[in-house]
Amino acid sequence: MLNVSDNKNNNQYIKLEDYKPFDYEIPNIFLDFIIEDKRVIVKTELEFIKKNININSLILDGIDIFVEKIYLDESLLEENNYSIQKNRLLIKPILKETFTLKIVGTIKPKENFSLLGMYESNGIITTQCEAEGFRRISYHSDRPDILSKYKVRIEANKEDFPVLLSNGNLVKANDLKHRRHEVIWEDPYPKPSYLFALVAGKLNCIKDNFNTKSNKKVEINIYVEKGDEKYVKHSINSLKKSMKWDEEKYNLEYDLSLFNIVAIRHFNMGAMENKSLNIFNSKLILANKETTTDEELERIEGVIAHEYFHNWTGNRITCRDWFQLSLKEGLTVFRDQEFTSDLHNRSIKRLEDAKFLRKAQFREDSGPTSHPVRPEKYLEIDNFYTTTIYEKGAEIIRMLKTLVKEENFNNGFSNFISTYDGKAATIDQFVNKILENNKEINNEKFKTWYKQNGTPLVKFKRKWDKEKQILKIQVSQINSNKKNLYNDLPLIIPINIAIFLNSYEKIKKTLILKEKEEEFTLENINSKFDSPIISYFRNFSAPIKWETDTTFAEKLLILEFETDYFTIYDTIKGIYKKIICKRIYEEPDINIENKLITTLRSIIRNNKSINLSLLSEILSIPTFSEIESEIKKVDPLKVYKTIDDLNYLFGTKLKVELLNKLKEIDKNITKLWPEGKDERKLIETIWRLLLHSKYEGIKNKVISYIDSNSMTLSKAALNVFTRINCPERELISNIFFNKWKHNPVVLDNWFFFKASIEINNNQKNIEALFKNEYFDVKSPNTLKSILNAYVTRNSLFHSRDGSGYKYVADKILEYDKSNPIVISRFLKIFSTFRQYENPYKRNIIKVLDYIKKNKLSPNTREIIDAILN
Ligand code: 0A1
Ligand code: ZN
Repeated sequence: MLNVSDNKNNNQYIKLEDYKPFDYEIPNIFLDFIIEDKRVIVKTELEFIKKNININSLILDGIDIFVEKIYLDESLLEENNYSIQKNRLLIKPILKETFTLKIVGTIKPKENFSLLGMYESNGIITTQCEAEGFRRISYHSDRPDILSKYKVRIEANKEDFPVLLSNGNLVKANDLKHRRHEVIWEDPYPKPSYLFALVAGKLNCIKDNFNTKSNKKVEINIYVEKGDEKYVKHSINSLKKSMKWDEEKYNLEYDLSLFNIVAIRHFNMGAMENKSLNIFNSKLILANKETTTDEELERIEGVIAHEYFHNWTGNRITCRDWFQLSLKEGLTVFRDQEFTSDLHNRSIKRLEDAKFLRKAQFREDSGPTSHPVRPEKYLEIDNFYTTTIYEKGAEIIRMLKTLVKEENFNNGFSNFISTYDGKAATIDQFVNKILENNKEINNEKFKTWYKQNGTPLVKFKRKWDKEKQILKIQVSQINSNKKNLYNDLPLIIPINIAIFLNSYEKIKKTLILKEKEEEFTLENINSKFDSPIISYFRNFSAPIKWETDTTFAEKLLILEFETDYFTIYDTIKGIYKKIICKRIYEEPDINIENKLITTLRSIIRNNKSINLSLLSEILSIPTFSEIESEIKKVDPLKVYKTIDDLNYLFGTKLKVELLNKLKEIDKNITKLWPEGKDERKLIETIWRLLLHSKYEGIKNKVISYIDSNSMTLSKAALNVFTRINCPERELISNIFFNKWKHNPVVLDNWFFFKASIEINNNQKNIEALFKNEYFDVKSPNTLKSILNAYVTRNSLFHSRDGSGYKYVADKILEYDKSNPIVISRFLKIFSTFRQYENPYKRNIIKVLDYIKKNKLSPNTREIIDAILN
C-alpha cells in the first residue's frame, strides 16, 4: 500500500512561506456528469504536463468521492499503482512527461448538507467550489494557481432537470433515449477549479441583454424557481449598471456573450462569482419594494456588482494561493464600494462603510481571531473569508488611491490588469504596479499594511504659536498587539485633515505619516481661535483609531463647521460613547448630555438642508453591537439598559422637533427607491426614539405600517417595537407572519424579530422558532437570522446564570455537524469574552470549554482553539 501524507488531518498549518508551484500543469479538463436518482457519476479527464522533472508521483485531493476506476492514458491502473487515504489520491510511478488521467467516481449530492462541492437545494443540484469544494466533486490539485480550460458534459433526466448549466458557452444540447438529455459547455478562458460551477434543475429563466461598448451583445439569463420570476427586475438592472460602470470607469468589458445568474435557496454566503455562471443566495436576487427594504435593494445592487466585477479581479486575474485572497476580495470590495458611491451618495456610502468596518472588522482585529490581511498561515481557508480580508483589504487599496491620487491609481490598476491577465497573481505584484512610478511611497514599507494585524492607534497633539501663526502637529502611531513582529514597524498612513480658521474658512490637507513619531509644521495659519481646531481622518482616510487633544467645546464647534459627513457622524458617536461610559461606570454627565441634546435639537430645527440619512445616523443612539468592542469592561445587561435609557431620554427631550420632522418628511416616504430612502431611514430612527419615550401617540401610526406596501416601512415598524414590551408587539408579529409565511426570504425577517424580543421563558420561545413549521433546517439564512438576532439583540442571551450561553453552545454543536462554515463564523460571537465582567466572562469560558470537549469540525476546532488560546 502506498502511503499518503496529509497535513490537514495532522492539524498542520499551511504556510505562505512554504508556497511551491505545482509539479504539473493541467491545460485541459473534460468533466462528464451523469445525474442519476441517488448519485452523480463523475468522469474526469485531466491532461497533465509535468513541470518538475524530478518528480515521479502525483498527489490529488478528493473528499467523499467513491472512486470506481482510474486510467492512465487509457490503461486501467492496477491497485498497487495508486492509493487513496486521508482525502488524497497518490499515483506512482509516473514516468511520462505528458499524460491523461481519467477517473470514474460517484458522489451523492442529496446526502451533502455542507453546502460545499455538489449538493441539492430544493430539488436543484448546484455547486460551490470556492475555496476547496472542487475536491468534493472530482480528484484534482484544487489550488488556485492551476488554470485549465474546461469542457463539461451533463446528462440527466429531462423532467426533473430541464435546465443544465455550466461555465462558458453552450456548444451542444441533445435529447437522448429514456427521456434523458445532454448538454456540453465549453469555457474558452482558463480558470482555477474554484470557479467551476454546475446547476441542474427545474428553473425558470428571465432573459435580457446588454450591448457592450464594442457593440457585442451579451445575453443575460437569470434563473429562479417557479413563481419567483416577478422578483428579478431589480437584479437585472443592477447587473446592467455594473457592466456599464466597469466599462466607463476601468475600461473593462465583459468577455463572453452569455452571463448567467442562478438564485439558490440554500447557500452559505452571499453569492459566488463562478465564471459566467454566478450563483446567488436567493435573498440577494429576489427583490422588489414590497418584499425588500431600501438597504437590501442597495446591498443587492452592490453584491451583483461585486460578483460581476470579479470577472476581471478574481477570474481573469486570479490568486496565486489563498494567502492572496484579499487580492481579489479587497480589490473587488473597493470596486463595488466605488460603484455604489458613484450611483448614490458618495459621502453617505463612505460613512456606512466606515461604520461597518469599525463595528465588524475592529471587533475581529481586537480579539483572538485577529489576522493580517495577508495571513501567514491557516488551517482551514474557509475561516478566512473575513471582514479583515474583505473590508480592511479594501481600505488598504483606498489608501493607495489616496496616496498616489486617482489618475495614477487608475493607470496602475490598468497596468496590473494587462500584465497579469490570464495569470494567478499576488498582492505584492498588485501593490508594485500601483506604486510603479511613485517616488514618494516606499513599496516595501507600504506592504507592512498587509502583514500587520490589530488596529493601529494614532495620537495627535497640537502646538500653536499664535504670534508666528505656526501650527505644529505632533503625531505618533502605535500598535498595541505585540504578538506579531511586523506590528512594531511604522505604517504609511494618509491623514486627511481640516484646520478651521473661523466659522466659514478651513484649510484641507493630507498629511502622510511614515514614521512612528513625526511632527508636521504648518505655517501662515490665520486662526481666530485660541488654538486652531482640527478634524482628523476626514472621510475616514485610514482604517485606524485615533486620539486627539480636541476639547469637548471644540468638538461642538466642529459639529457646527464640518461638512465632511464621516467626521460629523464620528464626532457625535464619540460623544454618545462618552455619555454611555459615564452612565455605566460613574454617574450620568448631565452637562454633556444636555449639550448634545441642545446640539441635536438645533441641527433638527435649523439645518434644513442636512442629508436625512446623515441626520438619522446622528440621531441614533449606538446599538449594543456598535458599542460592545469600544468599551473595556462589558456588563452586557448594563449596556442594554443604558442604551434603552438614552433612547428614552433623547426621545423625550427631542419629542417636539422629532414630531415636526416627521410631518415634514411624510410626503416623501412613498417615493420609489432610490428616492425617499433617506426619509424612510430617518422615519425608523424617529419612531424608535418616540416609542422609547413612551409617547403613546406614535404607536398606532407605526402599527399601521406593518402591512404597508413598503418593506422598508414594515420592517422599520417591526424593528422599533423590538424592545417595547406591550401587547401590540405580539399583534404586529402575527400580522407580519401571516402575510409573509409563504415567502421564505421575507419570513427570515420575522424569525429575526422573534428571536430579538425578550419575553419570559426565553429559551422556550427561541426553541419554538426552530420547531416552527416554516423553519427549514437546510437554510443557513434562517439559522443565521435566529442565532444572530438572539445573540446581538436579545439581552436575555446574557442571562446571569449563563443559560443563554449554554443554549447557544448546544446549537453550535448541533449545527456544526452539518454546516461547519456557518457555525465556525458564528462561534466568533464569543471571541470578546475577555472584555466581559463576571459572571458573564466566567460563564462564557465555561461554555467554550464545553464546546471544546466535543467532536468538532476542523473549521470550528480552529476557531475555538484561537478563542481560548
Ligand atoms: N467569493 C465569494 C464569496 C464566497 C466564498 C466562499 C463561499 O463558499 C464557501 C461562497 C462565496 C465572494 O466574494 O462573493
Ligand atoms: Zn468577492
